[in-house]
Amino acid sequence: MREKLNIALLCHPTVGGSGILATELGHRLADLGHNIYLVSERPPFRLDDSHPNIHFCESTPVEFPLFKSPDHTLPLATRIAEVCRNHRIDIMHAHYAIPHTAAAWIAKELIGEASPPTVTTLHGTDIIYLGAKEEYRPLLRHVLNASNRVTCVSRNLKERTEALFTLDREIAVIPNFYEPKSVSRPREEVRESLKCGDEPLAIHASNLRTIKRIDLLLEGFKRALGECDARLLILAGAEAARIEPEIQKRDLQNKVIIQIGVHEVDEYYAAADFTLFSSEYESFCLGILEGMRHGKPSISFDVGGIPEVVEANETGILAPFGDVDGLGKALVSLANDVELRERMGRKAEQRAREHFSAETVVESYLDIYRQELAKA
Ligand code: GMT
Repeated sequence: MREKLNIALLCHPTVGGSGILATELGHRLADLGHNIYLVSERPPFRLDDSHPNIHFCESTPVEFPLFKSPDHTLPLATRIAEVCRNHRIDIMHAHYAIPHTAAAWIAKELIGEASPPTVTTLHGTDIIYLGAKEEYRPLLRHVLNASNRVTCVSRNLKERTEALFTLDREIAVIPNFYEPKSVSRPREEVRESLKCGDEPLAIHASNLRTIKRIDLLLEGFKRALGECDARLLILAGAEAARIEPEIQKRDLQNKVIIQIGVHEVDEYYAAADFTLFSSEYESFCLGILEGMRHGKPSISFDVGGIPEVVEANETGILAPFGDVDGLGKALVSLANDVELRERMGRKAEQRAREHFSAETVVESYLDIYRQELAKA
């Protein structure tokens, strides 16, 4: 077995936790000397392709008058097979099962016996939402069983996956990691640019999809404002137009700051005071972890894998799902008590370092790669 591996990473380029995680994993593996071939429609938004060991391999969806929309999966499968052959790929690692595990499975058929093993990491909505659909379930069961290894980012997602599929193999739980980047602008400068003065600043970063329940987030925030001063900063993945009516409906225009397409999130986490999430499901919630690494406690609903990330009342506050009053009260308590949020923030940072560090997580993935290669 070669010491330095050639690894094909397959992920979505769009703003979302699975793409961020795959990209960060690629950076870390590249730093360790492995060669990363990242196959996607376009470079994922946080990819540093100036790294000598990172090679971006574009897969181009095909448009054709007979197709109602461009075909992404089959050209992706063809491209994966080509990358595997041309670069002597040792391992394929699919992040987010649809379409990546299916495309890797087709690529395997194309390559034949010389095909490298496949590892699939499930991230959440690929199982909870898409996997539950009858349009995908039989195919997903098949390709997951054909994947040499399957990992999940939390115990909760593993349980949800096992409840939906009978898999032939054990699913490993490998949590997400996050390593903060050094920030180029000091906290005061960022806050000045946001014009938020000394007010406590809550931060929410996501793609604002329906599952994020921004309606509940804004409602909880609105209820808190009667008892505290605070601002809410929303780092919106691509577009925020969808949530603007919700902001206006609650007359929160002067209290909510929206920043779109931010790639360097760290300076915003560093400038904020706590994170705020209101999703109806999160397999993990990478945004909470990003905040924790910057010493920020979190407020969220007690759903999915979030209680595996947050230690309740120690590193963050959890409210039952839908309890907007609870969300608001948590906000008031952190906004009005600097000492409390600093104490929780220190514990959050320590927990993130101890349980969700790049070092441990990357080593867990490498272990899996090596185990599969030893079998070959
Ligand atoms: O929910 C998102 O923002 C996107 C989604 C994805 O797959 O890109 O995120 C999922 O994967 C992240 C990384 O593992 C997790 O931190 C998120 O909790 C998970 N989202 C859901 O489960 C809804």
